[in-house]
Amino acid sequence: MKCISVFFLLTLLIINNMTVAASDGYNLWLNYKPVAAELQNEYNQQIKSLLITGDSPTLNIVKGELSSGLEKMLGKKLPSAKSSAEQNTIIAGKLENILFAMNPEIEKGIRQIGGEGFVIFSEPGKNTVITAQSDIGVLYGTYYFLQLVQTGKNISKLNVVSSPGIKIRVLNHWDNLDGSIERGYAGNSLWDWKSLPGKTDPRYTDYARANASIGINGTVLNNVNANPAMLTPGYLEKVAALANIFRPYGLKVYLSIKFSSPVNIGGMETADPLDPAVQQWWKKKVEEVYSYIPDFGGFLVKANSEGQPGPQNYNRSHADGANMLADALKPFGGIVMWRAFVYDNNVPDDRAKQAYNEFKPLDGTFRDNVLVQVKNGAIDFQPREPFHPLFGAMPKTPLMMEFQITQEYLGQSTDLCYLAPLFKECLDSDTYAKGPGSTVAKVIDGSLENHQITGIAGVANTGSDRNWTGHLFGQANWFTFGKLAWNTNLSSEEIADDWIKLTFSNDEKVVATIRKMMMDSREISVNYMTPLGLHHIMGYNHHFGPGPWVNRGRADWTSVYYHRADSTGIGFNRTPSGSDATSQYHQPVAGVFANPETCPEKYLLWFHHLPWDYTMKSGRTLWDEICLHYYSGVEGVKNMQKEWNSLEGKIDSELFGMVKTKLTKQEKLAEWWRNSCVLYFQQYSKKPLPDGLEKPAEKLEYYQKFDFIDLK
Ligand code: GCV
Repeated sequence: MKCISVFFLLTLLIINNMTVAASDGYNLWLNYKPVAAELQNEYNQQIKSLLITGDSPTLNIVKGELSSGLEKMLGKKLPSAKSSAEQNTIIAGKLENILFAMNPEIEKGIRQIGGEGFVIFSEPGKNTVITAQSDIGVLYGTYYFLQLVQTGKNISKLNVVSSPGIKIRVLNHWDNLDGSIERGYAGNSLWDWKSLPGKTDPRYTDYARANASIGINGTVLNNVNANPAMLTPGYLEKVAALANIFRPYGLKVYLSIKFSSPVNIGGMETADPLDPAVQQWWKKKVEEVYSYIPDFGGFLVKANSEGQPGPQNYNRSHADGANMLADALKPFGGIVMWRAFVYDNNVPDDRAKQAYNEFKPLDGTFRDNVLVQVKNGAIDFQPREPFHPLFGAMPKTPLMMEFQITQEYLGQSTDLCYLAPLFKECLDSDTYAKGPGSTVAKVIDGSLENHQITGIAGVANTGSDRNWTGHLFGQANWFTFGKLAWNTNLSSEEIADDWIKLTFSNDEKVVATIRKMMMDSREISVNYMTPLGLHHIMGYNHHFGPGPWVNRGRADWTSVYYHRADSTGIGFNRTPSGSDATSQYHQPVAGVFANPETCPEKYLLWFHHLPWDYTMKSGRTLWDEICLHYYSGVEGVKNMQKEWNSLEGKIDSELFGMVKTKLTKQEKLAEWWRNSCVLYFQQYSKKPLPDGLEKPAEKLEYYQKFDFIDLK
C-alpha cells in the first residue's frame, strides 16, 4: 500500500513537473507536443527512420532536433537507417553528402537557393530529403520540417525550395553592461557579463536555437547607446564565449560601438574619422576583435543622435564616420550598420524630416560594406507611422530596416499587441521610387536597386523572464520578425496560425479565436493610444501610458509639439503649407498624403491640422471620430478578454492564466489612455462626447497623476 502511494505520488510529481515545464512558456514555439492520433498514424507511415549524412556541430544539432522532436510529436523513437536504400527515411545533410538521393526535382531546387536556403522533398511511401548547400541550410530546413509536422501539414508530397529574401537578419539588443535593458520589459539582460566567459548559461544555447528555428542569423549584443568598455579585451573574451555557443546555430555576433572609443578607451585626443591616427586605431581594434571572434559580423552605430558622439563632432559627415569603420572591417568581411535615427532639437525643422535631410545627400558616398539602418517610420516606433521617406530615396545605398519588437510605445509587456500587421503595413507600402510596385520590402531586400548586401533588424524583446518576453504574446512578435525577415511575402494571418499551432494547439476553434485576437490587437492599441495619425503623446520618459499634456523640456520630446491641439483643431501640418514633410515622398504618395481628402484617415493627423468639426468619411466630425476611436479601443480589449476566456480548458491552464491576468491590466491601461486623451483634447474642442459614450469617471487631473506601476 505504502509502495503504491509513493509510486502514485512520484507519478503525480513527475506529471506535475512536466506540466510546469511545458506550460511556463520557456519552450517558446519549440514545444514538440504530440500531434493528434490520426496524424501520428499518417506521419508514422511516411517516416520510419532517420539518416543524417555528414558530421559537424550543426549537423549534430540537426540530428538531435529531428530525433527528439519527432519522437515527442510522433510518440516513438525513430531508428537510424543504415542507408538511403531504406525507404520512409528522413535523409538530412548537405547536398554533396547525399548525392545518391538526388533526383531532378531536388537538383532544380538546389540550384536556386543560396548559402542559407534549403530544399525539402518527399514522395508518398518514399524518402524525405532535407538538403542544402551548407550545414546551416540543413538546420533551417530541419526546423521548417518540424514546424510542418507540429502544425499538422501534409508531409508526404513536399517540394519546398526556400531561401531568405534578406541576407542579414539580426536582433538588436539594447542591453547594457550592468545587466539592465533600455526599453526592456522582460527582466534583465540574458548576458551575464560578470560570469562570462568562465560560466556559460544553458540559456545561451536555447536563445541561439530559438533564433535559428526562425531563420535569424545575427545578434547585436549591446545597446546602441554603447558603452566603450565593450571593445576592451576583457569584454571581447566574453563576447567570444557567446559567439562560440551561437556559431553552430548560424548566429553571428555583432557589436554596437561608441564612436568616441579611440578617446574613451584608446587614450587618444580625438575620434575624428579623417585623422590617420584614429583610422589606424580602428584598424588595430578591428584586428583585435577578429583575433577573438574570427567570424565577427561587424558594427552597429548610433552617432550624433540623442547625445551620442559622432563624426559631426568633428565637422565630418555620417559617411566619413561609417566609411572609416567600413575600411577597417572590410579585410575581414565585416559590415557597418549605420543608423539614420538622427534628429536634433537645435535644428529648426520638423523632427520627421531630419533624417532624410541628413542622409539623402549622402547617397552614393558610402562604402560597399555599409548599410544605413532606418526605422520603419520617421519619428520613433510609434503605434502607427507612415513609412519612413528615406525608403526609396537613397537608391545607391543599401537601406536596412529597423523594426522594434520590444513594445516601447505599445503597452510594453502589458499589452497583447501582435506586430505582424504593423511590420507588414510598412513593408507593403509603395514608395513609388521606380513607379508603382516599388514597395519598402523591395527596397530592403535589394531587388529594387539590385543591392547585393541587404539587412533587417529587430530591437529585441527578450530578457531573463522565464517566458523570455514578459508577455506570452511577445513571443509571437519575435517569431514574426524572424519569419518576415526570411520571407516578407508571408501574411500576418499565416504567421499567426503557425505560431498559435506551435505554441498552443491545432484545434480549429483555438486557432480561429486566437488568430482573431491577434489580428485585431494592433488596431485596438492604436485606437486607444493614438488614433487617426496622432503620435508621440505618451508619458514623458516611461513611454507607457498617456501624456498628451507633456509640454516641458526640449520641444521635440513633448507631446504638444506633435498633436498641436488648440481651439482651431488638432494635428501636425506636414503639407507644403506646413513643415512640407510630405514632399519627401515620391509622387503620387506626396500628393495623396498632402491632401486631407485623399490622405488615408489612419495618417490624417500625422499630416494635417484640421478643425474639430472637419467632416470625416463617415460623415461624423473629426472630434466625434476621435472619441469613437478611443472608446472602440477599450471595447476591443474587452472583446479580447471575452474571446480569451472562451478558451479556458481548451489550452494549457498556466498559459491561459498568464494571458488572462495581462488582459485585465491591459483593460485598465486602455481606459487610462482613453479617459486621459478624451478629457485632455476636450479642453480644446469644447464639445460634448458623442451620444451614447459614457463620461470618464474622474477628472483629467486624476488621470494625469495616475500611478501606472500596478499596470505593469
Ligand atoms: C536606444 C528612442 C528610445 C531610446 C532609444 C532610441 C534609439 O528614443 O526611447 O531609448 O535608445 O529611440 O533608437 O536610439
